[in-house]
Amino acid sequence: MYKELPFQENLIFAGSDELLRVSPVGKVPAITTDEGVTLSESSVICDFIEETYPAIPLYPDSATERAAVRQIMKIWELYFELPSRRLIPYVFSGTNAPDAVKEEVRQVLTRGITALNRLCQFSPWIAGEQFTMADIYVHYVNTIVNAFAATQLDWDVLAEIPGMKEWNDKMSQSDIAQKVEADRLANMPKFMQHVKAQIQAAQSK
Ligand SMILES: N[C@@H](CCC(=O)N[C@@H](CS)C(=O)NCC(=O)O)C(=O)O
Repeated sequence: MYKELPFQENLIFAGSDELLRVSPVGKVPAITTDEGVTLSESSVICDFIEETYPAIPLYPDSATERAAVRQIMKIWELYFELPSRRLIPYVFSGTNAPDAVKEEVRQVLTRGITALNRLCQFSPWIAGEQFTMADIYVHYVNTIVNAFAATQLDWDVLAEIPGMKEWNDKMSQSDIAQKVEADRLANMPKFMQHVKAQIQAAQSK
């Protein structure tokens, strides 16, 4: 949307054969390119879109600065997104994660917080003066951190990074973020119905 590219969105839920046809691990997001090639993994898709449609760039020109942007994205993925996702089953099933799991997640997040306090610029964007893919990526991951880690651990994780909350609020106000959020909320009842059915199916096994 930021690059003003036309695309068709397909609503596909996890656990379906339809999704496995476009994503080898059966996860969203996944895309089918103009050439009919299927791709999954958010960061891979981000890079593909940038390389294929360089107009309205989302990475800096210099290789060093591009690497710095990717470093923020990678650390966010490994030290914020993945540990937060560990807690998803507990949030969706309305149970409390075991203490050992919570402790493991807390430790990984703590490393991420230390790293990001060193790397984030917020001047005004996360990697500096240029709005980059890291801004889009981190804003998306933050919804996962807030929805799962913050609730299960009773810990305002983003508050540990000065400037993060203000930047995140600013990101949420963009027209694109508002449209994405409106779509997400509109789909939520259907999504939760699907999640509940999956949990029930797993419990009856
Ligand atoms: N590393 C993947 C993570 C994708 C992911 O976990 N997607 C979730 C939804 S946000 C999913 O499809 N979950 C379904 C499942 O685990 O079966 C990426 O960056 O694209």
